[in-house]
Amino acid sequence: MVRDAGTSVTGRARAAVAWLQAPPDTLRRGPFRPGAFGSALRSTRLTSQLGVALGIAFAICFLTGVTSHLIQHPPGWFWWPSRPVSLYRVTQGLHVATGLAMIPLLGAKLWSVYPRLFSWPPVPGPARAIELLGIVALVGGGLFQVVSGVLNINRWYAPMPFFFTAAHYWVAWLTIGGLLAHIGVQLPVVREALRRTPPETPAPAPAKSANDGLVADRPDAGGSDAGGSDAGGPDAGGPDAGGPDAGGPDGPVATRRRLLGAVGAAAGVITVATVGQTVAPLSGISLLAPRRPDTGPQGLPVNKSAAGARVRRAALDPGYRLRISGPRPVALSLADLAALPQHTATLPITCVEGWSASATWSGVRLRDLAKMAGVDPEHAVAEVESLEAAGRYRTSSVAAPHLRDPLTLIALRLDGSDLHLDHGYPARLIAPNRPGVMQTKWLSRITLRSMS
Ligand code: HEM
Ligand SMILES: Nc1nc2c(c(=O)[nH]1)N[C@H]1C(S)=C(S)[C@@H](COP(=O)(O)O)O[C@H]1N2
Ligand SMILES: [Mo]
Repeated sequence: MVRDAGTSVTGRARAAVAWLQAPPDTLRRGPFRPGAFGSALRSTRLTSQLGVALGIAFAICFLTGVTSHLIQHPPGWFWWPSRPVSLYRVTQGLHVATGLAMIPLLGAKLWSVYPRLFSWPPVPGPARAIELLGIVALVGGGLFQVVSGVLNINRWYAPMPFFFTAAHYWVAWLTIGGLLAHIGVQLPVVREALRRTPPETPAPAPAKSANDGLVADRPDAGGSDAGGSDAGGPDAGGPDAGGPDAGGPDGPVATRRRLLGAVGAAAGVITVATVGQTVAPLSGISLLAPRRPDTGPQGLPVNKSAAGARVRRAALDPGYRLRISGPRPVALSLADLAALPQHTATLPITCVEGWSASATWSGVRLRDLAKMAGVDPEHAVAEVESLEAAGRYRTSSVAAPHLRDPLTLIALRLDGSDLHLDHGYPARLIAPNRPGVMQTKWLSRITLRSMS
């Protein structure tokens, strides 16, 4: 039998759509019930406002995070200065503070749109399918970044059977890709929702429900996920201008503002309760901060102790020598180092985890050691090595701007006394504007390389 294939396909497609548009009544329960999501607070305007705030927070996290990555793994084109001494303290402090403040924002944003998951048909077409893929990357990635970040700063590694930094780095790209695609699709909707309309525009009648589960025929904003009640929502008649019923103390505008206020307040409380890990005057009220910048030997936190790094014996060995490799190699005892010209610098330790603390360090300038080894400190780089036999942070590179900076020290003393064993005794690197992981402790060798 020969059939008209064209007709048959069209017919089948029409049948499929009809089925999609008319889900069986038995399914229309729970979140699929019409009117299941009754909160009149959900609106495109609310979602847009939260979305803009969240977009800014993601952008700050992404840019500061990528900066941190580039400093630690610099490609040829990348250049990071040694001044201002606290620039990295600001960028990484901002990274972690913004990431934490974003938790209530993310929660509110997801709350404002999740009824969309129950709309019908779930995937109306290929364009929406692609958009949904982007949203999966954005939501999944965003949640992963926040959760893994919080676990990391609290040093709770057990739930992360992967290397945090690598996962957090690559998921950041995935998340930002999803975010850009999402912004591309939703920007017109957001602009429309945030546009101020003239006060005289009357508000349309409030929609009866923010989201009718399984609504198939809602003439909504082109498959957007930007909000339950789209342009016809309760407060669509003009942001704050409002119609007759928008301005009252319980009107939609007032309640939306209260919700935004609560989200902002939650973000504020989280910030105040954690930022003291890097803003010293607030350390006393930083109940949620994983670190206090003033607790630890010599008033400074320790991430890896000498015992943990298994360097106690080598560090306390009277035969200790710091080996300087270069055209004129030298090996210096602690007494030799102490006999060289000593300099003092007040510089922060800025852990990648977001805590930081300032301290006053004294010791030998790295540039003086470079000269001693026969290298021009204006055009040289160095590799420093720890007594630590293994461990991710046993070596670090010193780029040219830091090597030539007179503030970069091989420190022997901290706040007027010998370095505590846990802070890197007998000698550690301390350089301006660098992540803590690159401030190598318990130095054993410095290899100098001329760049010309
Ligand atoms: C609560 C939220 C967050 C916290 C607590 C957090 C924490 C951290 C920490 C501790 C690091 C340092 C990792 C290291 O060098 O060992 C880091 C790096 C980074 N973060 Fe986050 N983060 C958060 C959210 C985000 C978000 C939302 C993004 C981007 C969308 C992001 C992107 C990055 C990137 C790209 C790096 C650099 C990774 C590397 O050095 O390879 N983070 N973050
Ligand atoms: N050899 C070695 N140096 C190291 C580390 C390490 O694990 N091994 N940890 C680094 C990290 S993560 C930080 S934040 C600083 C902390 O220095 P502090 O313990 O003196 O505060 O040391 C850095 N130097
Ligand atoms: Mo660190």
